[in-house]
Amino acid sequence: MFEKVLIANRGEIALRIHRACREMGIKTVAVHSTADADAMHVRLADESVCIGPPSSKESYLNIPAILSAATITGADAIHPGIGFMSENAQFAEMVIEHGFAWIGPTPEHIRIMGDKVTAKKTVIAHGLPCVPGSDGPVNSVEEAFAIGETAGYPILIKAAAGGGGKGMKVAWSKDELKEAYQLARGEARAAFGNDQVYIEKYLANPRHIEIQLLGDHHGNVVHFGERDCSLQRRHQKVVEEAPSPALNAEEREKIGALAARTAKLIGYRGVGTMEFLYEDGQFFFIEMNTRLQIEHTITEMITGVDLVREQIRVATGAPLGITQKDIKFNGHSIECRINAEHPETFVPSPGQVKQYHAPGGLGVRVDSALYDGYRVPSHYDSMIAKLIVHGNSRNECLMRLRRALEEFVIEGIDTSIPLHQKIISEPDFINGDYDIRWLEEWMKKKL
Ligand code: MV4
Repeated sequence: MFEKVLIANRGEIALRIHRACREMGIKTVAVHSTADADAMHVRLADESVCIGPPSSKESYLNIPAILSAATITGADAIHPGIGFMSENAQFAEMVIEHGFAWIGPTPEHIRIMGDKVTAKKTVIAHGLPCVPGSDGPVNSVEEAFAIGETAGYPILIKAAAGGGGKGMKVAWSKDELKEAYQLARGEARAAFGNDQVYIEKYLANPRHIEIQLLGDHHGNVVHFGERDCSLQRRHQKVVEEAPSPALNAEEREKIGALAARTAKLIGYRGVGTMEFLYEDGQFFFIEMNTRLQIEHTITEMITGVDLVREQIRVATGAPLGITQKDIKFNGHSIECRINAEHPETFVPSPGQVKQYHAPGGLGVRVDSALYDGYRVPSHYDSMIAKLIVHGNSRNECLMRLRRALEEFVIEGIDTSIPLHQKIISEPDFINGDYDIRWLEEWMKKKL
């Protein structure tokens, strides 16, 4: 087992990883920017190293500084957390070349899945269903027109280097295709320095369903069921739940097994998530995330498995301690992402937390690095807390969530707590009747 892990991240996820390490008897090293000198992740760690000024580029993305911190503290392994360096294949390679263990998938898997065209080709070859469209990159408008003819409109032009919606353009008919194609390539070039695009049939009202996977270094892969992440605004998830209210037991078993089988066939190791669009009873693979995800918590709540502990264990080379049949699903879990922002305008609201009281009680979990008097810096992501609730049924979970949101006190800054209170009171949400468009449509009407 590792003796010391450097956590190359900040905020609630750095705490989450620290907690897993602590329970495993592993010492932790925090890294931080000058803006985070008083942050909770620094306070809790056994050791800390300042790696640069506030800007992420010069600190949490500063490769030489992070590797130096690992060297001087004698860390055995580096955990990248979420965001920042977590899906940077080159960083993973450098970590390994410097003699540290990388708590993540192989650099090769990060690279394959980072290119969405290669990702699709790879999983199709093993029988995963994908959205019909181009078989590879679409290098000319003429090719795009040919795809439009066969697939039928509307079609969606997507950036190969994309994900998160950037460089994505819909063409509703062939009249719109040329402009959409050129805009998508331009946006992709500006955002990623790579203007390769591919095309898919556009699904109008899908749900976003993702499967949690875990593989070891010995070819074993298990899945932990799905999460429904359809409630999102501008590609930022707002509320997630597991299991999805849209799936029945058969569908769940089928897509989970298919995803796990594919991950096994490609030799995937570490935690990872396959993302699917789900419409009219059909699943379509769109992307794979080769890292831990923010919403891994709801999967932990319904399975009782500490996914970060398992992630660290497999990174040591240890075989999985569980098989698929050991994974039992129990009850229902919902997560609300709480951001430091105005609940109606979404304007970021950094500043000092004057009073902090987190809810508690049976089935309530709060993952947050906040404390009384903490100053939320303006330099980073606005997510400051995750409220995660578990119940024996979806209804119990909803009742508990309503109670926990009422109890949550964060004074001094604006937060999205009031937004969550409104969302969970909506009949559509209560009925589990929503898709990826629902939240933005609801905001137009009700906010
Ligand atoms: C789609 C789609 C509809 N049809 N692909 C958005 C970002 C990237 N992860 C994939 N995305 C989408 N791909 C086809 N063929 C709609 C989206 C999409 C979306 C997907 C998941 C969660 C939220 C979303 C919000 C808007 C659009």
